[in-house]
Amino acid sequence: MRILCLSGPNLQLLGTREPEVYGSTTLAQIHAELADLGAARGATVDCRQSNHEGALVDWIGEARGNYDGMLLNAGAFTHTSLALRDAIRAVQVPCVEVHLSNPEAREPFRRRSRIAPVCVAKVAGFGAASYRVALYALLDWLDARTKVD
Ligand code: CA2
Repeated sequence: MRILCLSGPNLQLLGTREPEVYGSTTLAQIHAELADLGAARGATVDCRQSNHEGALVDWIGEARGNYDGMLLNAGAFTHTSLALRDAIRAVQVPCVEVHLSNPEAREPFRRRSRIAPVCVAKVAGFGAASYRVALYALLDWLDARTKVD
């Protein structure tokens, strides 16, 4: 299995600011954990971060044929980006929405996700563990789908 993990704007700051909201684990540590967890399950996990919506759209667009599944923490673009939503729908690679915090328990403007309707699932509110839980569950989901196919 090949998994692409994308993180959006400002997530490069993880572990350095607002630890009370986003925890003290850095994005580099999360990426290392995902690589280890993936390797233990025979999967490769390629992790990238960008502050630019177009870069995320490009990477999603390139996922078809190159990846079996995607994890996406779109950051604030979660709540605004029709371009990301269209890209996920178009590429037809299963995508799990990931959040460190639980956006639905925060400000009202975070309650709407533009990408949720085109994702297979969402994991939110577990801090850095959201990424691990999402990877584990996505690999299970892909394994189950392969057996049925
Ligand atoms: O909880 C999440 O993972 C979010 O995607 C984080 C976004 C926020 O806009 C979403 O509503 C929920 C914000 C990412 C900002 O990341 C920072 C990390 C450390 C310090 C400051 C910002």
